[in-house]
Amino acid sequence: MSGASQQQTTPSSAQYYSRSEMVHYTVFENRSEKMSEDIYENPIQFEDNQPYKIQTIDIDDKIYANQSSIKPAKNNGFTAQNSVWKRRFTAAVFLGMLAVLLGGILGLLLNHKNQMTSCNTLAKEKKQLQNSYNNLTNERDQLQTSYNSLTKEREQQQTSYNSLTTDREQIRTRCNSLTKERDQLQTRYNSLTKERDQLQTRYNSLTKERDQLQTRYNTLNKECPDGWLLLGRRCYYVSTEEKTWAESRQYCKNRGADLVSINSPAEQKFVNWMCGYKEYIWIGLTDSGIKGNWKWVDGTPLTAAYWASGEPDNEKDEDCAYFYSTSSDSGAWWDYTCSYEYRWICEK
Ligand SMILES: [Ca+2]
Ligand SMILES: [Ca+2]
Repeated sequence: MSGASQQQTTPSSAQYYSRSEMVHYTVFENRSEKMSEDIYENPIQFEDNQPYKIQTIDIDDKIYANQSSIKPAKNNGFTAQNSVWKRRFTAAVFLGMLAVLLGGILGLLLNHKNQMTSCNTLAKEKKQLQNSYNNLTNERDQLQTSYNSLTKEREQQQTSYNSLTTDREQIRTRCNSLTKERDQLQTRYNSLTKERDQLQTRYNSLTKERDQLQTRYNTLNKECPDGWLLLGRRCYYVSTEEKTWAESRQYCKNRGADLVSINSPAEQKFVNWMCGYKEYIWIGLTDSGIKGNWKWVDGTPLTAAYWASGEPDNEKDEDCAYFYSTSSDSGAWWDYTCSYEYRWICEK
């Protein structure tokens, strides 16, 4: 377009239009431009004589109208001939100029066509670009919508994550508290278990002690049968009749007892007291199993012996022992024939 403007502003240039065979041009007032003076010798007269106004002129009429005014000179042949050549030259120049103008017009038309084609191409490209722009705009809007949706979803996810994080922290705190409570309960359980074991041991000890006290109580409150005497935890019976050693023992066994065994000095003194001064009684000592191996019949060990001097001597196959009270507080043992009859003392 700028090229066309330049063409229009050239000196004495005219703006031409090719709508028909007619050529329209605009003549500017600047007559100082270098143009053929011959052309301007027959200037195109504008009806209103106003410059810078577009006039529509029939070129052909003007040209050929002027042609009729060209007349041969009447002065002389040379001058006339010179005038003819001058006019021909002027016409040729004019035709050349016209050809140049037509070429320019054709160039302008071609340029215009090219520009129109380019313009159409640009319009098409513009339309395509507009479509692409619209598509991109739509796509951008969709992406913006998706972005907004994703942003909202992300915020919701973030909120959910924060909530879950808070719940997790609370659960962790609760777990730690429960773990601490469990450890405390475990410690308390261990302490209680230890205390229980100590109490169980104490209970067992108290139970044993209670049983011992109960036995002691029963012993202390033991009541011996009538005619029997109590010494410590034992009951004693001293007979008034006399029997053999075996009969005497059987008497005791029939009453849940056996012939007395003397196991301590106190019992020796007690038996002496029960026997009576200068009296004899059978005691539960015999070596009927192995000669010389004296044993108590109730199974208690022979720890203290109060044999009379020289006894046991087994003088007459003597397997049984009797007690003889030598004084009010002392006595001694003798071995003697078991078939002899003495009083006896039972113990249970
Ligand atoms: Ca005894
Ligand atoms: Ca003897």
